[in-house]
Amino acid sequence: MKLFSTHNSPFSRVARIAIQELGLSEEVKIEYVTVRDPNSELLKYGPLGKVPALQMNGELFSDTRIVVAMLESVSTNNRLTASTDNPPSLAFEGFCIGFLESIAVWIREARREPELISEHLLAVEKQRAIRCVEYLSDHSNKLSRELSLASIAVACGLDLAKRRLGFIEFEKYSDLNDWFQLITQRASFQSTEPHPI
Ligand SMILES: N[C@@H](CCC(=O)N[C@@H](CS)C(=O)NCC(=O)O)C(=O)O
Repeated sequence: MKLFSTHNSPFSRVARIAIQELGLSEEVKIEYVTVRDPNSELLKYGPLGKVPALQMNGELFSDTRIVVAMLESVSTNNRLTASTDNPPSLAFEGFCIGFLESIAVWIREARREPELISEHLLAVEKQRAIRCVEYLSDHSNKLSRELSLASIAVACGLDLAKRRLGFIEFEKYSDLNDWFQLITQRASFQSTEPHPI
Protein backbone atom coordinates (compact mmCIF):
# COMPACT_ATOMS: atom_id res chain seq x y z
CA MET A 1 0.00 0.00 0.00
CA LYS A 2 1.13 3.51 -0.76
CA LEU A 3 -0.15 6.81 0.61
CA PHE A 4 0.39 9.91 -1.49
CA SER A 5 0.84 12.90 0.77
CA THR A 6 2.34 16.34 1.15
CA HIS A 7 4.15 17.55 4.27
CA ASN A 8 1.69 20.34 4.98
CA SER A 9 -1.76 19.12 3.92
CA PRO A 10 -3.90 18.70 7.05
CA PHE A 11 -5.94 15.99 5.33
CA SER A 12 -2.75 14.06 4.55
CA ARG A 13 -1.70 14.51 8.15
CA VAL A 14 -4.94 12.89 9.31
CA ALA A 15 -4.22 9.90 7.06
CA ARG A 16 -0.60 9.65 8.25
CA ILE A 17 -1.71 9.79 11.87
CA ALA A 18 -4.32 7.10 11.15
CA ILE A 19 -1.64 4.85 9.62
CA GLN A 20 0.40 5.04 12.81
CA GLU A 21 -2.56 4.68 15.15
CA LEU A 22 -3.87 1.70 13.18
CA GLY A 23 -0.46 0.01 13.44
CA LEU A 24 0.16 0.09 9.69
CA SER A 25 3.44 2.00 9.51
CA GLU A 26 5.29 -1.05 8.16
CA GLU A 27 2.64 -1.84 5.56
CA VAL A 28 2.04 1.60 4.04
CA LYS A 29 4.78 3.44 2.20
CA ILE A 30 4.37 7.23 2.29
CA GLU A 31 5.22 9.01 -0.95
CA TYR A 32 5.47 12.79 -0.86
CA VAL A 33 4.20 14.44 -4.01
CA THR A 34 3.50 17.93 -5.29
CA VAL A 35 -0.04 19.18 -5.84
CA ARG A 36 -1.44 21.85 -8.15
CA ASP A 37 1.39 20.91 -10.44
CA PRO A 38 0.89 19.53 -13.95
CA ASN A 39 4.04 17.44 -13.45
CA SER A 40 2.90 15.92 -10.16
CA GLU A 41 3.76 12.24 -9.82
CA LEU A 42 0.26 11.72 -8.44
CA LEU A 43 -1.31 12.53 -11.81
CA LYS A 44 0.23 9.32 -13.16
CA TYR A 45 -2.17 7.44 -10.88
CA GLY A 46 -5.37 9.42 -11.43
CA PRO A 47 -6.72 12.75 -12.70
CA LEU A 48 -7.77 14.26 -9.35
CA GLY A 49 -4.32 15.13 -8.06
CA LYS A 50 -5.42 15.63 -4.44
CA VAL A 51 -3.87 14.28 -1.26
CA PRO A 52 -4.28 12.11 0.65
CA ALA A 53 -4.68 9.31 -1.87
CA LEU A 54 -4.18 5.65 -1.05
CA GLN A 55 -3.06 3.12 -3.60
CA MET A 56 -4.34 -0.28 -2.52
CA ASN A 57 -5.55 -3.40 -4.29
CA GLY A 58 -5.04 -1.77 -7.68
CA GLU A 59 -7.30 1.18 -6.83
CA LEU A 60 -6.56 4.79 -5.93
CA PHE A 61 -8.72 5.84 -2.98
CA SER A 62 -9.28 9.57 -2.51
CA ASP A 63 -10.95 11.58 0.24
CA THR A 64 -9.69 11.33 3.79
CA ARG A 65 -12.64 9.45 5.23
CA ILE A 66 -12.52 6.83 2.50
CA VAL A 67 -8.75 6.54 2.86
CA VAL A 68 -9.05 6.01 6.62
CA ALA A 69 -11.89 3.49 6.16
CA MET A 70 -9.75 1.49 3.71
CA LEU A 71 -6.80 1.56 6.10
CA GLU A 72 -9.06 0.34 8.86
CA SER A 73 -10.19 -2.57 6.71
CA VAL A 74 -6.69 -4.07 6.91
CA SER A 75 -5.93 -3.18 10.52
CA THR A 76 -6.46 -5.30 13.58
CA ASN A 77 -6.44 -2.23 15.85
CA ASN A 78 -9.57 -0.43 17.01
CA ARG A 79 -11.47 1.45 14.34
CA LEU A 80 -11.29 5.22 13.98
CA THR A 81 -14.31 5.98 11.80
CA ALA A 82 -17.83 6.14 13.18
CA SER A 83 -20.32 3.45 12.27
CA THR A 84 -23.77 3.98 10.72
CA ASP A 85 -24.98 1.97 13.74
CA ASN A 86 -24.08 4.98 15.85
CA PRO A 87 -25.77 8.02 14.26
CA PRO A 88 -24.66 10.53 16.96
CA SER A 89 -21.00 9.56 16.44
CA LEU A 90 -21.40 9.68 12.67
CA ALA A 91 -23.03 13.12 12.86
CA PHE A 92 -20.19 14.35 15.07
CA GLU A 93 -17.59 12.90 12.71
CA GLY A 94 -19.16 14.73 9.76
CA PHE A 95 -19.10 17.95 11.75
CA CYS A 96 -15.44 17.47 12.68
CA ILE A 97 -14.35 16.77 9.10
CA GLY A 98 -16.36 19.80 7.97
CA PHE A 99 -14.56 21.87 10.58
CA LEU A 100 -11.18 20.78 9.22
CA GLU A 101 -12.32 21.58 5.67
CA SER A 102 -13.36 25.07 6.75
CA ILE A 103 -9.99 25.72 8.37
CA ALA A 104 -8.32 24.60 5.13
CA VAL A 105 -10.50 27.01 3.12
CA TRP A 106 -9.66 29.84 5.52
CA ILE A 107 -5.91 29.21 5.29
CA ARG A 108 -6.03 28.92 1.50
CA GLU A 109 -7.81 32.26 1.28
CA ALA A 110 -5.45 33.96 3.71
CA ARG A 111 -2.44 32.82 1.69
CA ARG A 112 -3.59 34.17 -1.68
CA GLU A 113 -1.90 37.20 -3.22
CA PRO A 114 -3.05 40.21 -1.14
CA GLU A 115 -5.02 41.73 -4.03
CA LEU A 116 -6.94 38.46 -4.52
CA ILE A 117 -7.92 37.93 -0.89
CA SER A 118 -11.62 38.19 -0.09
CA GLU A 119 -11.98 39.86 3.30
CA HIS A 120 -15.58 38.69 3.29
CA LEU A 121 -14.55 35.04 2.97
CA LEU A 122 -11.92 35.45 5.70
CA ALA A 123 -14.58 36.88 8.02
CA VAL A 124 -17.06 34.11 7.15
CA GLU A 125 -14.51 31.41 7.94
CA LYS A 126 -13.33 33.07 11.13
CA GLN A 127 -16.90 33.36 12.38
CA ARG A 128 -17.53 29.72 11.48
CA ALA A 129 -14.38 28.66 13.34
CA ILE A 130 -15.42 30.63 16.44
CA ARG A 131 -18.89 29.02 16.38
CA CYS A 132 -17.42 25.55 15.88
CA VAL A 133 -14.87 25.94 18.67
CA GLU A 134 -17.62 26.90 21.08
CA TYR A 135 -19.61 23.84 19.98
CA LEU A 136 -16.53 21.64 20.37
CA SER A 137 -15.99 22.95 23.85
CA ASP A 138 -19.59 22.00 24.73
CA HIS A 139 -18.91 18.52 23.32
CA SER A 140 -15.32 18.03 24.41
CA ASN A 141 -16.32 14.76 26.12
CA LYS A 142 -16.89 13.31 22.63
CA LEU A 143 -13.35 14.25 21.66
CA SER A 144 -11.67 12.93 24.78
CA ARG A 145 -13.69 9.69 25.02
CA GLU A 146 -11.54 7.85 22.48
CA LEU A 147 -9.16 8.46 19.63
CA SER A 148 -11.24 8.72 16.47
CA LEU A 149 -11.21 10.17 13.00
CA ALA A 150 -13.32 12.98 14.48
CA SER A 151 -10.81 13.81 17.20
CA ILE A 152 -7.83 13.54 14.83
CA ALA A 153 -9.52 15.88 12.32
CA VAL A 154 -10.31 18.49 14.97
CA ALA A 155 -6.82 18.38 16.47
CA CYS A 156 -5.20 18.76 13.04
CA GLY A 157 -7.56 21.65 12.25
CA LEU A 158 -6.89 23.49 15.51
CA ASP A 159 -3.16 22.91 15.24
CA LEU A 160 -2.96 24.28 11.72
CA ALA A 161 -5.25 27.22 12.49
CA LYS A 162 -2.96 28.16 15.36
CA ARG A 163 0.23 27.77 13.31
CA ARG A 164 -0.91 29.45 10.11
CA LEU A 165 -3.56 31.92 11.27
CA GLY A 166 -2.67 32.57 14.90
CA PHE A 167 -6.20 31.35 15.76
CA ILE A 168 -6.12 30.46 19.45
CA GLU A 169 -9.79 30.92 20.34
CA PHE A 170 -9.89 27.30 21.59
CA GLU A 171 -7.36 28.07 24.33
CA LYS A 172 -10.12 30.00 26.12
CA TYR A 173 -11.92 26.71 26.81
CA SER A 174 -9.96 24.73 29.37
CA ASP A 175 -11.48 21.29 28.65
CA LEU A 176 -10.93 21.68 24.93
CA ASN A 177 -7.44 23.10 25.38
CA ASP A 178 -6.42 20.36 27.86
CA TRP A 179 -7.62 17.70 25.41
CA PHE A 180 -5.75 19.42 22.55
CA GLN A 181 -2.50 19.62 24.52
CA LEU A 182 -2.78 15.93 25.38
CA ILE A 183 -3.65 14.55 21.97
CA THR A 184 -0.93 16.55 20.22
CA GLN A 185 1.66 14.93 22.50
CA ARG A 186 0.97 11.53 20.91
CA ALA A 187 3.86 10.18 18.84
CA SER A 188 1.63 10.09 15.75
CA PHE A 189 1.01 13.83 16.03
CA GLN A 190 4.58 14.74 16.95
CA SER A 191 6.02 12.87 13.98
CA THR A 192 3.63 14.47 11.47
CA GLU A 193 3.93 18.11 12.48
CA PRO A 194 3.53 20.49 9.53
CA HIS A 195 6.68 22.14 8.27
CA PRO A 196 7.15 25.86 8.93
CA ILE A 197 6.37 27.99 5.87
N1 LIG B 1 -12.12 16.48 0.87
C1 LIG B 1 -10.78 16.05 0.54
C2 LIG B 1 -9.87 17.27 0.51
C3 LIG B 1 -8.46 16.95 0.05
C4 LIG B 1 -7.72 18.22 -0.35
O1 LIG B 1 -8.33 19.25 -0.68
N2 LIG B 1 -6.41 18.14 -0.34
C5 LIG B 1 -5.61 19.27 -0.73
C6 LIG B 1 -4.41 19.44 0.17
S1 LIG B 1 -4.89 19.99 1.76
C7 LIG B 1 -5.09 19.05 -2.14
O2 LIG B 1 -4.66 17.97 -2.44
N3 LIG B 1 -5.15 20.08 -2.98
C8 LIG B 1 -4.60 19.99 -4.29
C9 LIG B 1 -5.44 20.69 -5.31
O3 LIG B 1 -6.40 21.37 -4.94
O4 LIG B 1 -5.12 20.53 -6.49
C10 LIG B 1 -10.30 15.01 1.53
O5 LIG B 1 -10.97 14.82 2.56
O6 LIG B 1 -9.29 14.34 1.31
